[in-house]
Formats: sequence, C-alpha cells, structure tokens
Amino acid sequence: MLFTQNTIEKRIADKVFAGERITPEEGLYLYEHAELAYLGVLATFVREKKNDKKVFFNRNFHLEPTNVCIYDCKFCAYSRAIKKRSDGWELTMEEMMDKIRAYDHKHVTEVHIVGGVLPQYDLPFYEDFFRQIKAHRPNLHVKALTPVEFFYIFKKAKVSYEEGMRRLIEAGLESIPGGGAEIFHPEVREQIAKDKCTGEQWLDIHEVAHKLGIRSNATMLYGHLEKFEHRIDHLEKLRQLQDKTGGFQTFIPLKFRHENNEMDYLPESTTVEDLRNYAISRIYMDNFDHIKAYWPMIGKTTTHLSLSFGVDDIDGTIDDTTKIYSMAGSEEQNPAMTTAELIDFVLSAGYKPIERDTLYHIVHDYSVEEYVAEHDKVSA
Ligand code: V47
Ligand code: SF4
Repeated sequence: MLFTQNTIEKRIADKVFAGERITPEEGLYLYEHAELAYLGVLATFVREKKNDKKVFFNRNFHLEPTNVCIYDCKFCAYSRAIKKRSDGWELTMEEMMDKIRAYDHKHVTEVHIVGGVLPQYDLPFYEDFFRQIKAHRPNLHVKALTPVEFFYIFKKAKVSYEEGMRRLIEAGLESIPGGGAEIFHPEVREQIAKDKCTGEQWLDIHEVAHKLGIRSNATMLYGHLEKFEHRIDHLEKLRQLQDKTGGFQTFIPLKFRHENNEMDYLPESTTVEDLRNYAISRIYMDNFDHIKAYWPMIGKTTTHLSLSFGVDDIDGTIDDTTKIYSMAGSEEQNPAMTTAELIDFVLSAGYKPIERDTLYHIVHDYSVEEYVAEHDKVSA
C-alpha cells in the first residue's frame, strides 16, 4: 500500500483526489519528502482529469534575431557579450524575413521569436517585423518576446507596459512564450540574472498582456542554486497571478543544463528529480491547464517518462533551430523530430497524439483508429 493512515501524504492525496488545492507548506513537504511513485499517482490523476490521455504538440519554428546580449545571466551558454559580438549573430530585417519565407511551403502554425537584448532590436523594429510577418503570412501565429525584452524596449521607447504591449499587439503579436522567468525570488535571481527584469516586473508584464487579451506561458529554471522554498515561492506567485487573470496556458519547468556557462561547476539535477519536479508542478499548479516538457532541452527519454508524471504537452517541432540548449549541453544536439516520429513517440508511450495550434485548438487527432492502424502497418 502506498499510503499509511494519518500521514501527511494521506492528507495531501485526499485533497488532490477531491480536487482541492494544496498549500505552499504541503508543496514544500512534497519537494522535501515525497517519493516518485506516490507523486506519479497524484500527478497522473490530475493530468488525466484535465487532459485524459492527450499529449499535445504543435508545428512551429524558432527564430532568434540575435544571440548578442547586453545582459550577463550566469546560466546562459547561448549569448555573447557586446564586446565579443563578432562571435555571435545579429540578423537584419531582411535576413529575418528570409527565415520566415523559408517556411512558406511548410505546414507550420507558429513562429516562436526570442533572443538576446540589443539596442537596435527596439520597439519600432519589432512592430515593423511583426507587421511584415503578418502581411506575408497572415495565418502564422506570432508568439514572441519575453518580459526581458519587453522591459528593455518599453523603457527605451519611454512607454508604459500597457502602451508598448498595445502597439505590439496592433502590429501582430498574438501570444508570449514563457522565458525569462528563471527563479523569481531575489535571493536567487540576484545571483544568476541580476541585471534583467525582476520577478515582479516579469509578473506585471504578463498581467498587462493577459488584461489585453494575450495568452502566455510561464517557465521556471530549476536545478541550480535555488532551494525547494524558492521553487514553491515561484509556483505560488504564478498560481496567484493565474487566479487573477486566467491568462497562462502552460507551465514549463526548464532543467538547468551546465555546459559552457559560468555555472558549470554545479551538478545537474538527476532524472528522478526532474520527474519529481514535473509531478509536483502538475499537482501544485491546479489552475494551469497544461504542463510542458520541452524535449530539445530534457531529451527524448526523460520526455517519454514525463508523460507519466503530469506532462501533457511536448511542444514538438518539425524543425527546432534554437541553440539555447544544444549550446548548454542538452542530449539533443540537433533537435528535430518529424511529425511521424513525434506521433510514434507518443503512441509508443500509450498516449494520444494531438496536434494543436498555439491556443490549444485541436488541429488533428492522431489517435483515431484509422491512423493507429496505418501507423502499426508502417512500423510492422
Ligand atoms: O529564460 C537559458 C532558459 C529560457 C539555459 O513558452 C536555460 O513555449 C537550461 O523559455 N539550461 C528560454 N535552461 C526558453 C523558453 C522556452 C522554451 C521552449 C518553449 C517555450 C514556450 C519557452 O531558456 C530562458 C532560460 O530560463 N535557459 N539557458 C541553460 N543553460
Ligand atoms: Fe541575455 Fe537571455 Fe542569455 Fe540572459 S538568458 S544573457 S537575457 S540571452
């Protein structure tokens, strides 16, 4: 039997099965004491209640205008300082539009745009870029920028968060990815990402976006200097904002990868800790519909396992050109899975592959019988 009477595990399990929210103290207890198998049972219960056996993926591509950055986050293997800018890339508008046009005849529904922060990539630049994308391909969803960039470009343009966000939405911005969150708590943030926007500013900018009708994601960079208390503080702040706005779609835990950065002396978290973290996130974030494992970062094997620990979204791209993780030591040096591979990947774990658009409308259900029969024939 997994639970003994009158234990705190039993109380937490009763709450989760009854659909009640667990407290920060209970969340901390789970991080400090709970075993993986127990967490898997609870997280799977929540996951199946919200999303049954569905595993969502979408067809997108990444575009990174530059990897040169005025900031100096200690965990970042990807950026180059301005004084070393010749080692990096800085795309012009024309080069960026060429990258958009390169997907003209491919079935993609979303472009995910993030990168380093540099003065030439300012508010008018991004307004112009988003307008050009939408003029060229109106149905391509623009998911772009994080509060790290928003904070900088709004300040430079001397506009409020609200005015800046309105201008970008008018130009074509449709949703916001989850990056830049790292760990909100200043005790940790000041050590790993001290110059960029604070945790409060990150949350305020997402709140403004939600109020203007934009959906967004949230991340947490874990497995470095933070303690479990800092993770719970982070989850709690997101859960509170979600209660207020309902604007978050997905929570994405990001495992710290330690190669080629200033924190390479730290060991990486174990796979068991990664799975515990997915499960606790699923249990704690009761007002988030989705938990995503970003497979180019965590690797295919852990992603497969994560489906039994609360994860229902694997991002999934036909061509992932992001360098953030391969440069920091991820198993996936050239992350790309074809749609057929991705579907196999999900079916072979016993789940239902569902292609979604950015806003989780179902584009195609690949679990229907004809497809599974066809798939079995092909793989036989
Ligand atoms: O904020 C940087 C992280 C994030 C490392 O919203 C690192 O759909 C691990 O947020 N080890 C950017 N992580 C990426 C991001 C993201 C990715 C995929 C999908 C979505 C989404 C969002 O990458 C940064 C930072 O937390 N990061 N360096 C590293 N060494
Ligand atoms: Fe710049 Fe982002 Fe890297 Fe920080 S994580 S140095 S803000 S590119």
